[in-house]
Amino acid sequence: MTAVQETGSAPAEERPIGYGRLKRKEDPRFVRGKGHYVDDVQLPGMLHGAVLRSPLAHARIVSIDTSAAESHPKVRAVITGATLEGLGLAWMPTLSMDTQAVLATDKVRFQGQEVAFIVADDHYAARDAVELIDVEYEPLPPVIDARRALDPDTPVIRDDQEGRTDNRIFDWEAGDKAATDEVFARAELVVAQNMLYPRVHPAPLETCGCVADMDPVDGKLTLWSTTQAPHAHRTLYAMVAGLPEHKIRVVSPDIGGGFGNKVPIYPGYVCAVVGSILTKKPVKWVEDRSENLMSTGFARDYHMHGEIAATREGRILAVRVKVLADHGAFNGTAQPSKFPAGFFHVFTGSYDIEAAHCAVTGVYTNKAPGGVAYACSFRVTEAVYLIERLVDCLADELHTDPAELRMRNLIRPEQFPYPSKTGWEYDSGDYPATLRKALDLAGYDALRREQAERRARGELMGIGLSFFTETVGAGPRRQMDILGLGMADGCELRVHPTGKAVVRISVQTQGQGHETTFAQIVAEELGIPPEDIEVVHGDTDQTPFGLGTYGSRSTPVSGAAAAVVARKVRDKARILAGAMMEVSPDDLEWEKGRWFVRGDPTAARTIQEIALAAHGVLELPEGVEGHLEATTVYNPPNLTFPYGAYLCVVDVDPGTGVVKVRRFVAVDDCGTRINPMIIEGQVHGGLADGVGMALSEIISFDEDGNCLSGSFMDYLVPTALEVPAWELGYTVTPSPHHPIGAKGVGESATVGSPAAVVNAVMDAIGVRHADMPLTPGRVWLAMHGGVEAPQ
Ligand code: MCN
Ligand code: CUN
Repeated sequence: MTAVQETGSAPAEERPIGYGRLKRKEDPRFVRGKGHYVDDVQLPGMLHGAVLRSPLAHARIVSIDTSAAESHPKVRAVITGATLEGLGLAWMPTLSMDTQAVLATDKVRFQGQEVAFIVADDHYAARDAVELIDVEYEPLPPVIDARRALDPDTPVIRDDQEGRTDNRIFDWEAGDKAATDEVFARAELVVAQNMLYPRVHPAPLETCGCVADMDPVDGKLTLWSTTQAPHAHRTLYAMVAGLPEHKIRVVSPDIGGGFGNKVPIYPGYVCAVVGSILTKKPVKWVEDRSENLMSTGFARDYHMHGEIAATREGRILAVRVKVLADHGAFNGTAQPSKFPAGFFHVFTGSYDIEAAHCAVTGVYTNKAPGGVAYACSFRVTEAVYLIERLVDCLADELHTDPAELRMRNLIRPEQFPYPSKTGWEYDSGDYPATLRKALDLAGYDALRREQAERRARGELMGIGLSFFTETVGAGPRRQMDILGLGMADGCELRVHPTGKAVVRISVQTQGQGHETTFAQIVAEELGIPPEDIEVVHGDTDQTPFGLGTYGSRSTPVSGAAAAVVARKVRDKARILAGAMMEVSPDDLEWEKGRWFVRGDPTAARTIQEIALAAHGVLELPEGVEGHLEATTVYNPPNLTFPYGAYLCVVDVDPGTGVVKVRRFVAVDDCGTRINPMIIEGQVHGGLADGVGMALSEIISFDEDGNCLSGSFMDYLVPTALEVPAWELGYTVTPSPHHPIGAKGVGESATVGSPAAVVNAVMDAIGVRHADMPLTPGRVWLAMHGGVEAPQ
C-alpha cells in the first residue's frame, strides 16, 4: 500500500539512530495472538461488573429500585451512588481536576451516564441484572446545541456546583486583542469564516476496562487498567482513596490503541475497585463498543469564527478567532478555567504574522464529558484546521495559488527560535524547504495542469494543501502554567553483569512501539544492541514516575530521559574503563560500545567488559560505587515543534457528491528520526484518522440528546477502501534543546491532514467552505448552494 520516498534533504540525510528501521520487538507476540490485554487477565475467583447507564440525556432521578437485581442468584454486589456516598467516593476528580459523579444520584446529565454497577459471577449475569434495576426518571429539557447553552432560559446543567447560575465553564483568551483589532482596522482585506470542528471519537479497537483486585489481607490494590497514564492514575486513586502509593499498583498491559481515549479515569474503574473492596474478590469490567462510543472522552466540538487580515498582495497580517467549545456535561479536561483552550495558542499556525487574538468560551451541554482526547496535542488539531482553512479562504478571495500564498507567509528558517504571537517559542524548522518537498513529491504543477484539463471535461478534481506546526512534549512548568503542572519524567537504566540492560521508562505504549524505540535510544548511546535491552513500562511498581503517554510527549520528554540516563551510565563506564586500563579517564575516547585510549584504538574496554568489571570484579577506584546503573528525571526546557506539509488530491462525483481521495502526500519533520518505519506507521495511522474526520466521522445527537453514533455502523471510521496509498517524505530539522534532537510525531498526521482533505474538496467543487464530515450528502448540498445546519 505504501510508497515511501526516502528523500531526506542533505545535509540532514537520514541517519536514523540505534539501528534505524528495526522491526518492532513487540510484533512477534501480536502477530501470534500472544498480546496480553486487560481482558486477558484471569484471576482466581474473579467476578464481573456491568454498568447501568442513563437512557436519557437530562432527567431527575426520582427513585432507584435495586431489589430485583439484588435477588438475582449470581449477583454479588449492587453499587449505586448511595453506596459510594457511604464510602466517600461519590465524586471523583477526572484527570482534569473537574469533578464528575461516579454514579448519578440526583440527576443524569448525558445519555449513557453511569447510574449503577452490578458485580456478578459472570459477565452475562451482570448484564442481565443491570436490566433488573428499576430507575424512575423525570425527564428535563436537554441542552444539546452549544450555541443555546448560554441563553438565559436554558436550564443550568451543573446545578450540583454551588453558586452556579449558567452553563459557562470558562472564558479564555490568548494574544493581544488591542494590537490585533488595530491591524484588522487598517487591513486592505479581511476574510471571515464560520466553521465547526465536529465532535469525534478516538475509537480505539480495544475499549476501556480494568480488573481491580483489592487484597483484603495486605490491603494492596492492584488495578490492571487500559490507561495511557498509569502513574497519574495511581496518584489520583491515592488522593481520592487516602491510600499510600505503595498500596496501589496500576498495571497497564498491552493496550489496543488509546489515541487519547485512555487518558481519563472513568467511573467503571472506580466502581470495579469498590466492587472488589465490597466482595473481597477481583472484579473485571470491560465496556462494550457502544458504551465506549457513547460515554467515554470525545474530542473537538468547537464552533469557530475565524478572521484573517491581509494585504492585497497576499501578505497575512493578523488572525482573530472566537470559539465556542462544547465540553459536554462534565469538563473532562484539566483546569476548568484555563487548560482546555490553552493549546489553542497555536492558531497562528506556521505563519509569520503581526498580531493575533483568540477568545474561547467553554460551555456545558447534555452530552458525554470530555473536550481533550483524540490525537490532538490538546487543541492543536482544531487550531491547525482553522488557520489552514482560513488561508485557503484567503487564497480563494485573492484568486491566488494556495501553495504560493503559504510559501510567502511561512516563518523563515532564519527566524528560529521563533517567538509566536501567543507566547510559544517554536524551536526549529525550515518550513519552505518542507513545503517545497511536498510540492515536488506530488508534482504540483503537473497536478494543476491535469486539474484544468479535467475541469474542461466537467470532472471535479481538487488539490488541497495544509501546513501545520505541532506543540508536543508537554512540557516545562514555565510554559505549562496553563495546566498548573510541570511535566518531568523519570528513567532508570541498569546494565547487568553480562552487558545486557534493562531500561525502565515512565511512559506507556498503546501501539507506538516504545519497546523498540526506547531500546534504540539506549543502544545508540551505549552501543549495546537493541535486542539486548529490555524496555519495562506500564507498571507503576516497576517504573519511575512520569505523567504518561499523550500529547506525543514520550519522545520529547521520556525519550530525552532515556538518552540522558544512558549518557550517565556511559560517563560512569569511562571512569571504570580508566581504572581497568590504569589510565586517566580523561585520556579515553568513546566509540560506539567502547572506551579506548586516545591515540591507541587497540587499548579499549567494551561496555560489556566494563559492566562485568563493575559487578565486583574490578577493584573500584576511591569514591566510585559498584554496578553500572543510573537514574534521571528529565525536565524539558521547552516543548518540541514538529511540523509538516501535506497535499491531498481528490475526485468528487458531480452526480452524487462522493469524495474519493486519490493521492495523499505527507512530508513530516520530527527532527532526528529514531525508527523511520515506526514513524511511517504513526503517520499512516494519523492520515487515516484525518481522512475519517474530514469525510465520515461524527458523533451526532438528535434534539433529545440521543447519541446517534453508538456503533461502527453509524460512526464511520475509514477502512482500507477509503484511504489511498500514502506517499511519504520527510525533512530533518533537529530540535536544538532535545538531547538527541528528536521531536514527537505520534499526532502530527491527525493534526495536519483534515484541512488538506477539506481544502481539496472545496477546491474541487469551487465552494468557499462546508463543514466536516464531508459526506456525499453534504458535498452535494454545498455544490448546489445549500448548507446543512451544523450540529
Ligand atoms: N518516534 C521516532 N522518532 C521521532 C519521533 C517518534 O522514531 N523523532 C517514534 C517514538 O519512539 C515512538 C513513536 O514514534 O515509538 C511515537 O512517538 P511520540 O511522537 O513520542 O508519541 P508517543 O509515543 O508519546 O505516543 C503518543 C501519541 C498520541 S498522544 C496519540 S493520541 C496516539 C499516537 O501516539 N495514539 C496512538 N499514536 C498512536 N499509535 C498507536 N498505534 N496507537 C495509539 O493509541
Ligand atoms: Cu490528545 S490524544 Mo494523545 O494526546 O493521547
